[in-house]
Amino acid sequence: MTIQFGRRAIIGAATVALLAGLAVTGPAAAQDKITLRMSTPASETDFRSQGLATIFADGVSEFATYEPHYNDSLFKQGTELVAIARDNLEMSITSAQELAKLIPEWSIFTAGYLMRDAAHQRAVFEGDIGKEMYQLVEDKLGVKLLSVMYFGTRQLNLRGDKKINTPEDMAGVKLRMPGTDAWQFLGRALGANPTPMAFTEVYTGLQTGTIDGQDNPLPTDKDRKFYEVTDQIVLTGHLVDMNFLAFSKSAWDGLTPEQQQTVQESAQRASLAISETILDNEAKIVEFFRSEGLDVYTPDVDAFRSKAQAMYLESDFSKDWPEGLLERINAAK
Ligand code: KDO
Repeated sequence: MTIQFGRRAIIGAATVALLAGLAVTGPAAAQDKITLRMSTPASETDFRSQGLATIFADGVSEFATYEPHYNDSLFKQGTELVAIARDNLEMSITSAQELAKLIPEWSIFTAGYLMRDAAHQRAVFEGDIGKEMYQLVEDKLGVKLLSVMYFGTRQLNLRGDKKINTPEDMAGVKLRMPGTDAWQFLGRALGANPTPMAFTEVYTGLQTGTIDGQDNPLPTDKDRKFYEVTDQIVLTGHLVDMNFLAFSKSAWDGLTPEQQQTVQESAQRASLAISETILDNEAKIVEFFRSEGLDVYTPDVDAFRSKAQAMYLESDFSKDWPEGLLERINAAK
């Protein structure tokens, strides 16, 4: 099912809020609303941005104004969590890789070929594992994770026509990966020569040839028009990627229990709709890239999987993984 992220719901809610503001009756008065600033490197047309700007914003509109900032315009990619922890920001769409920078136990979720698919991801985070790992973030960082959303499965997207079948074929390929250790390691686990670069610079990097390729889920490749400046998509499916809606603990503590529940439910509803929309979109999108002239093909995924899994198990990251968690993740259904 695809949820259409229309703007009508927002306009309706805004009108109601305005009327409530005119009546100046208690917490619903416009001037009493809290502002929830959300910072992301994603564009305004990204499915996550759209889902939050409609479903989440509408859900909390009685007592909060959702204020999104796109394309890194408020905080730079990777600095948002610390900004939230320091009370300089209320919300972000964070990742396991950003969390792992601050909480090493989280690096388990950055491992290539760990999650099987979106349903496995949901089973992991909506059960006990999610509860424990979210609590760890709250205890260590003072940031609340409200919900998980499927961001799509990451695939390789490259310039040139050299066919890639195994990780060995990636030797010397200058692959842009986001700028944290966990991402750079994933690039090496794919056999590439990874290089860090901010998301907002990737299009130009590909266009000028500073980099030979990048990896992202296909809906993101389409949204950022990476197909205009690349020649092929290699369906490695190396990371079933996910994001989490991060929320300021002090903003949360300032809400009434009813408002907290509304925030939680709105985050959940938006994240579910976003996940379904992305899944739906991924299933149909390959034809689009082919029609744009890209070569889209499946390599020897087993070869990529075995190399990556072996490298992760031998890595320093795995020393920080909580005892038994890998087995619990694998068993989650
Ligand atoms: C990216 O920089 O490639 C990435 O896809 C990494 C994700 O974790 C996430 O931060 C995403 O960018 C941004 O939200 C932009 O879409």
